Amino acid sequence: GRASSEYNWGQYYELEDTYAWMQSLARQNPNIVTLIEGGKTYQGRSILGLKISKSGSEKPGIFIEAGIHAREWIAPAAATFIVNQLLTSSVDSIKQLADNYNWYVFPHANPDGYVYTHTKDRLWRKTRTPYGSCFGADPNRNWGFHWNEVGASSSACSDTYAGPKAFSEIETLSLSNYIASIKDKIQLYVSLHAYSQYLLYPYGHTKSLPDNVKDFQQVFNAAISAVSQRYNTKYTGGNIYDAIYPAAGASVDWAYGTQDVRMAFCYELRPSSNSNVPGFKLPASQIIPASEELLDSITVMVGEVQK
Ligand code: ING
Ligand code: ZN
Repeated sequence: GRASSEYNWGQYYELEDTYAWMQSLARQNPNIVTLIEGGKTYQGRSILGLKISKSGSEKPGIFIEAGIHAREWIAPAAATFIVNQLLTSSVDSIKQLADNYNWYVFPHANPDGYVYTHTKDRLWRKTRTPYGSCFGADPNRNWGFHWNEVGASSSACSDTYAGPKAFSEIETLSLSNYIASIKDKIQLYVSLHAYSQYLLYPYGHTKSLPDNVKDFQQVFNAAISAVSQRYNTKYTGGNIYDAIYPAAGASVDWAYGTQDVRMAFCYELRPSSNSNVPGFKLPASQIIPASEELLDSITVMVGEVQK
């Protein structure tokens, strides 16, 4: 592993390097940063997260989940970029984000899969639980809300295998238990994926729209506009079912549908679907711009959700 002091956003990291960096952040900022074990994996790894809290426990919480799909490497990289900005930025709007909210950030919701993308198969998506002669369930089809009703597969070899039952995967089961334990503190849930430059909101299991769809649309419009300000990067999207495809059992639907978070969004980060670069292999030189525009967007999103 590399020294945590050299950690930067010009490259993608292995799980152990990011975990070492997170541990050193907690050691170096004991009054602000807490290391959390949000869950466990099939192979026995920890799902580590950071709580960033600048004194005062009664602030609204923002939950960021990244890396639930192993091959979408920009997602964990963007999550750690945001952590670093919250802790080090001298920009007023970012300092305010750090001062006025409690942040819960889990860069690697699927550590076994992520390790596998470094060691065996760069394009692996799922967990690594053995199911017959195949491996893994899709951890974004495995959550216990309208599980496996649509847009998921019942065959273990499929990339969108829902698993044998809701929360069959220890990753989604244990992380969901952690989220449930702090749900009263969470106002906004953000899930980071790649790719296609979409911003998505519930639901995935039905065409029906959330009760507060007007609020979702307002926040969506502001967030889409903000993401394009810096580099003119165009995002589109809407409700999951219509904007991309029907998909039940996703984390954002569960968070919004069962945990009383006011809003839940999923960003599908760079590149766009008609880019020349292979979608899951976004060049490391784009980590910083992709993350900067994401933080621009989340900054506006957080302000809008407040209203
Ligand atoms: N896309 C997401 C997927 O899980 C999605 C799209 C987001 C579905 C949120 C449901 C909820 O299929 C990728 N690229 O993973
Ligand atoms: Zn994904």
